[in-house]
Amino acid sequence: LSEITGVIPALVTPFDENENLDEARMRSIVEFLIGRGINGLYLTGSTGEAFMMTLEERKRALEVVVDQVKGRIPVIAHIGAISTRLSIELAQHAEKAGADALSSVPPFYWGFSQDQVIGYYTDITNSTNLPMIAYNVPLAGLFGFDMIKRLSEIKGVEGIKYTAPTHFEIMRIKAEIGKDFIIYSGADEMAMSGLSFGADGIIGSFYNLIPETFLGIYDAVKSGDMARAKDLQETANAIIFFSLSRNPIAAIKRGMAWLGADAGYCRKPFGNFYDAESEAKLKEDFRGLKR
Ligand code: HMN
Repeated sequence: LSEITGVIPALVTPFDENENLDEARMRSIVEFLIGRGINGLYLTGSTGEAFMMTLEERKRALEVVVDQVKGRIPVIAHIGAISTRLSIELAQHAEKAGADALSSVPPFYWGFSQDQVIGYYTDITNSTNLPMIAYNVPLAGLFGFDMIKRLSEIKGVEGIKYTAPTHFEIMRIKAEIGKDFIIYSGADEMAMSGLSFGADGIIGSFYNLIPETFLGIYDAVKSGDMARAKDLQETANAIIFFSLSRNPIAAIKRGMAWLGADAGYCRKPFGNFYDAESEAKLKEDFRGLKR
């Protein structure tokens, strides 16, 4: 994993007006992002609306992206599902399709035991040769340090996407688990913090919309220019908090369309900003932003 670093959008999945996977829009946003200098792509995660998609659609989305990327940047496939069997099906498909790494949320909803979660990651990593990035995210239940340590001992689990707010743990993971355990900071509004505490890269939703701002934060932190990193983070956060108070995935998709990369519609029950009235309101509110 050590070669997969930098700014990695958690790619949105474009759907058309009838909620079908929109392959043409998918290809065009991939080009748009590569053109902007991003360092990799993370597919079919929360931002990619994965849990609203069938396994076949998730597989197809990955195939389309890998075909479009043509090896120019690494592709990470989020293959998480609640059942190990389904996740293994996606993981083995991802390996065949040409993904560079896997990632997965822990199984959620039923409140699985720690041993069951360890079993889940062990079974998946035993089923493929791809490195696995465990995913620490409040939506699926946070791990805690001891659990992260146990996960890191599983062969094939080579890193973590860390979307918890406790950034001191990022430092602790590097100190106690080791520098080779790769950390991707996942909360976009704290990208600067995650990176300055030792994260190797950042994966998140807003890198679809304002990648340059985060490429700037990444470079600024790596070169020790904290004042510049903070200034850029403040700009990013104005846009992030604006979007979070509305409908973030839909706002990101619509904002991308304003920039020339139409990312299509969200699946219901998410809404959209496609009717003239809500789009006009979104634009007007956006213009009112202080930064
Ligand atoms: C993914 O799995 O699609 C994302 O990478 C998730 C990502 O870490 C986002 N977190 C969640 O959606 C829970 C963040 O980008 C988040 O949207 C952002 O920090 C705003 O809070």
